[in-house]
Amino acid sequence: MAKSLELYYYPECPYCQRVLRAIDANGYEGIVLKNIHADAAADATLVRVGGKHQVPCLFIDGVPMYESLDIIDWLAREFA
Ligand SMILES: N[C@@H](CCC(=O)N[C@@H](CS)C(=O)NCC(=O)O)C(=O)O
Repeated sequence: MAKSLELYYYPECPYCQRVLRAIDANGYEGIVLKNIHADAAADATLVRVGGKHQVPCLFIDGVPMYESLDIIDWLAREFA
């Protein structure tokens, strides 16, 4: 079964933009985008589950992964 992928981000964040560009450039599909500046529940979930208020954060089957370069590397392997 496909993994659940949710990217917590906000548009003004350059690290988020780096991940979003990688998603766009490589045509990765099925990633739900959660703009924490537009979604208070997502903002709260990020801190409650992830443990810190930092974006980008990719939730992989509910498990948070921080760090833009780690996320980009993980996506490249997952979608290879
Ligand atoms: N090394 C991290 C840096 C991430 C980072 O600094 N994100 C900023 C936004 S650009 C952040 O989450 N700041 C805390 C906040 O906005 O509350 C990465 O590459 O993902």
